[in-house]
Amino acid sequence: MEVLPWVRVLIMAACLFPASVECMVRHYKFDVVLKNSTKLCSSKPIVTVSGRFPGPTIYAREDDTVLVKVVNHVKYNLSIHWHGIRQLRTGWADGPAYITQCPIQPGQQYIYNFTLTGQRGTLWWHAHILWLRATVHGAIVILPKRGVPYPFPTPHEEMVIVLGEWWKSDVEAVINEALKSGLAPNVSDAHTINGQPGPVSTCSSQGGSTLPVEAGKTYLLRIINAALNEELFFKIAGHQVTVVEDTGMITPENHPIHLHGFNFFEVGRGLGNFNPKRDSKNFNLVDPVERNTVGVPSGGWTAIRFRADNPGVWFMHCHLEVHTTWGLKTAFVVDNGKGPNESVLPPPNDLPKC
Ligand SMILES: [Cu+2]
Repeated sequence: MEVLPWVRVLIMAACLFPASVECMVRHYKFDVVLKNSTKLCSSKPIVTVSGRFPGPTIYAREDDTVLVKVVNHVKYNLSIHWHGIRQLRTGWADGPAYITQCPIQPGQQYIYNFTLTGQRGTLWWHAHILWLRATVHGAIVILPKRGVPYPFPTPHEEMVIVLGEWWKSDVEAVINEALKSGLAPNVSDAHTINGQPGPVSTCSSQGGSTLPVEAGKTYLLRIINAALNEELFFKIAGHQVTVVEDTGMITPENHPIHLHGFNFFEVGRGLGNFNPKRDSKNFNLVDPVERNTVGVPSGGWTAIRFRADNPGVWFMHCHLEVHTTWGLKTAFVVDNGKGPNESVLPPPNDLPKC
């Protein structure tokens, strides 16, 4: 349907004056700093956003614009990826280092500027260079537009649960040693829930992570697997959990392959080599699940389908960081289209230089 010109003017006015509800602009500042942290009876400095592990949650509504000023106060080069955000024409804000941007160098800053067009739910952000995402990560909560309810009964309360991995040693040292020796890197010393490895009887000052709840009430859990090299499984003893949204469900022994810039449909999977004649006949083109990350069986294949409607360079890689380091990565180059909104926007002035 063609939108009448005066209606278009009204919509634009709504965006220019955020008080009139639609299209808010949300500003965040991420100061990336070192922070001393003690877990499992041992201390080390970690790279964090604002000294927090996990980092701060970004809250926004569908169609909002988000501006995050990232200031790099640490000695490492840095970039941040907004995992699952489609970045329509704004590849400059996608974040993978040396793919869509040069990293933010020590002492430098960069403003990530993107719009959450048609997106809702729980996504997350993380560093996308070296192994810094081990401690540089946090949640993105995108609420429905104001006045629009969830497509399920309203929960009593919402909670963000970030699962992570913890090494007693410096994570950059862990991967550097592994690359030197050619062996697999050391596995983590603990898993964390909201930054806590759980009580260790021999270590003082170590609690677990606690979520206070009332019996009989319903809670919406926004669960993020921020672990570097492992697929994690989540259950709550003695309780029923209903999945209401899932952007990257993985099953054991898989490579979780993540695609930037698009959501895609998983239309098929199988073991052995993919056979186009035999296997494409069985594709589910009726009701495939939509995701940004998909499990590819070990020794098998997964077929995905997406509409290449977002020009840019879009990284695709295994989300187990050690596999990315070893080279399980590639990129799609999607050319500009012919229409007025089908080209990559010009790069922002503060885009970091190499
Ligand atoms: Cu990535």
